[in-house]
Amino acid sequence: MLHRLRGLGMTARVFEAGADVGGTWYWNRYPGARCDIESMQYSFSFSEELQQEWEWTERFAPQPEILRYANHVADRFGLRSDIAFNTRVTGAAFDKARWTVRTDRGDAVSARFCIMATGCLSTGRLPEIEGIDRFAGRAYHTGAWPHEGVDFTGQRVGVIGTGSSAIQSIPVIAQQAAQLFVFQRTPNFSVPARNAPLTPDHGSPNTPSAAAGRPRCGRASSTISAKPRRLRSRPRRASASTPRAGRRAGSTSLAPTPILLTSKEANDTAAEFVRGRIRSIVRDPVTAALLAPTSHSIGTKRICVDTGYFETFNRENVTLVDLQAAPIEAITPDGLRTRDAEYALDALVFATGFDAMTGSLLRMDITGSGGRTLADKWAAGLRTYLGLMTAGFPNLFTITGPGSPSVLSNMIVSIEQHVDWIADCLAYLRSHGIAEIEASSAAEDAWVEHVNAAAELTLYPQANSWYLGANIPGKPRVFMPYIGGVGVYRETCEDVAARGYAGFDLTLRPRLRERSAAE
Ligand code: N01
Repeated sequence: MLHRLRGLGMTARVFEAGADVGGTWYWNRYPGARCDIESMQYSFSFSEELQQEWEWTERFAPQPEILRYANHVADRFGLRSDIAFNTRVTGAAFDKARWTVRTDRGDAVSARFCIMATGCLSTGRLPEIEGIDRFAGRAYHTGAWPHEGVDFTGQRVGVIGTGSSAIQSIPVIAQQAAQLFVFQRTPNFSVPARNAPLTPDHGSPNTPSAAAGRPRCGRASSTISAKPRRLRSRPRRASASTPRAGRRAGSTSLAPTPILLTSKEANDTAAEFVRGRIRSIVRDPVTAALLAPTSHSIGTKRICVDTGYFETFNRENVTLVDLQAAPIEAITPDGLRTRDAEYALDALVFATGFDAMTGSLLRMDITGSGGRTLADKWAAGLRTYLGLMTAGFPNLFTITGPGSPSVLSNMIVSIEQHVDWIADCLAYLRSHGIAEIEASSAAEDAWVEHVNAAAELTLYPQANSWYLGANIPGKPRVFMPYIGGVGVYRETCEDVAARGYAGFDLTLRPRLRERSAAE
């Protein structure tokens, strides 16, 4: 976004809470962290030179390599000089056609436009467990991992949670720890990554197949894979071919096909196939049964991509603790107590997720026109137009905001799409003498209704997922990302722009307003 704004000749200031660039890949340094989208697709396409010079070394890039990529991009385009690091934005208020952005360093910066690039999974969440502050050992959250790394050698370690972060870190921690206890409340579907090194010939995002794949990614109907598909309103028959998806490696399996999302019968077939794979890997039948998800349909929570996760439970030093049978009662100075047992621990890992999509926005005190706060506006559930703006907050944009495909898509591709749309919009406003742009309430209402209707066509709302805010006590239950497909979504955004930003209220600059009134 900064690069595009500079290209438009605009001045911009970026505020970043971290000490360096990278976002998710700066904070999430837990052992085993890697992308679950193939590296070749997880690359920027805005610069031909960048594509020529970068080479990935693995099919699914590990966190340190993606962080190096982010640093390379920042250096390559000289971005750091306009970024204030170690600076957290505490609030932003709109008054007299300008935003004032305040930071924890005492800045109060005035700007015509404010763009939130705060990420979808950037506010970590610790569970409310009695005694959580009294643990005498070392405690870590996967989303705020120490930069120097953690050596678990010889330790008794507990991991709370079995989502994507846990499923990636558990196999690595198990190799170090003397004893590993995995505290599981809900098992998750996971498929093997089948990660592999990429040869120099195949590691460049500029290879013809990778370069060709990215635009397709951005136009696909459903989320991550590049193959165009459309959501159907009527489910088709379950197909014997469905389990084939489970045999394919990695990210292609991450994008559930429409039939899996709409037909319970087809979904059950695929889910049973994956459960069968788990039973074939895990030797102890009781542990295998506990690891096999039955409480949600496959794909209605993010499907995890793992390297040796289920195999890890065959190790002598790994114990699965079923919290459904015996919930956690307290964390004690010496470890953790469930209803049935005490577990002595030296270290505790919270792989307990994030206040997704709205958490980082609502953590700031954002006040729109008329003094209304975003927290107040979204108290009963978030409302946006296209996930790009929200009515009552002029000139405030959100990159991959709630109500856009965001977390259901390849984030790099969706970030580029939003950056381009916002940059083009700002150029349009300038060339047309427009001072303010704001989502109209009518367009927002229609979009919210459409986002909800699309979600209701699928099995998604039936799962207690973070997509719905179900992991945060008291959070309104709203399906936050747009499930209608990235291709449909992109076309909608393009069409809105082509029609002079239909659904947005545009306010001319005062002098132009007077001239146009006189005419
Ligand atoms: O978090 P999660 P995550 N007691 O919310 C459990 C992306 N990501 O950090 O389901 C006991 O999925 C909770 O249990 P339950 C990806 O989009 C991507 O793993 O609420 N357990 C659950 O098991 C992903 O979906 C990558 O019953 C408690 C876990 O904690 C998203 O980030 C890698 C508990 C939280 O799982 C979030 O993943 C990592 C409690 N009180 C993440 N509270 C890749 O690209 C919570 N839990 C590969």
